[in-house]
Amino acid sequence: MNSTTLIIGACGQIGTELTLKLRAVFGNESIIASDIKEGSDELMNSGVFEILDATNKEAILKIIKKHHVDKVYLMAAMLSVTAEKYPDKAWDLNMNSLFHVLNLAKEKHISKVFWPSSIAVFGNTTPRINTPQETITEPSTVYGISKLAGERWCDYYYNHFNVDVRSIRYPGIISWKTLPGGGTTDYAVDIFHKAIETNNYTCFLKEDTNLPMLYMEDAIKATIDLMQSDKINNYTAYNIGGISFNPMQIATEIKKHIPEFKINYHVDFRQEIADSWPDSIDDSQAREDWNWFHKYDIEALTKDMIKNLTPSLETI
Ligand code: AKB
Repeated sequence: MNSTTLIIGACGQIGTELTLKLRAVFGNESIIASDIKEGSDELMNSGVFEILDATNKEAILKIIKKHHVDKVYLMAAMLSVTAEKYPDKAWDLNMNSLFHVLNLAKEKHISKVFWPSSIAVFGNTTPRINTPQETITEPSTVYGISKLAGERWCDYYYNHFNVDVRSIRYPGIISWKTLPGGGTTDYAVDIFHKAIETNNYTCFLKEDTNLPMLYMEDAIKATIDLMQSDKINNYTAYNIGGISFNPMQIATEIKKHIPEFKINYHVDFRQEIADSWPDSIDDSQAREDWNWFHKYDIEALTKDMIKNLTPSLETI
């Protein structure tokens, strides 16, 4: 039987689109989706799905053996806002799932791993503009601490056990198929839904809060390209940038399509998280090593989001 790829956390914002894209490229039968709960109809109907708790190593191994899995994308994670509310659970999910998958690779049950890191590894002491690949990483959030520890473990498993684990520091990801949940950058998805549904959005970040962002199509391309590349020089996590914008700038773009749209601001605790993260990212190492480039700028992603989220426009 041919080897297969397992996606753990396949029903989340990135997991859903990653699974669908991998199925389109490599064939439905070779991509096994798994999550703690079922996902969208499109995901459930396009291939094999297994209920899987990412913190249960034996359950992961059982599925690896059952489906002759060779590669694992570990997408299950608790994001920045939820992790502040449940630090123990966040540490348990974000760290133990990674340990299990790294150990399964060390024990040669699988040969390649993808694990997502985040711009949350950076903190208040990191240079904010064009944040370098290698720089000060002193995260102040529970999520950021878990991602930084994860990066160090990936590096350790690569150096000590030759585990081929690859990673990207995702910025905020904007998409229309599946909602994000529990992140600080979620505003940049929510704003589109509210603009279309009610012409109004109350933002929990200040109008001039710049954050690095990426459109989903670019994020998926980066993930698959990194896993396919044979020119990797970094087994910790690559910076990838793309675009950066603030709530006022995205609102201005949305207004070009929905002139009645209004944004107002009610800043809460999430501002402190956003303030600890970079404004923009230097991703030159990813560009040099595996030819990373992004396609979508703020105008293109706004147009695509509105087209896909507005039912009446779908038929035009
Ligand atoms: C979050 O906001 O927590 C995530 C992230 C930047 O990793 N989207």
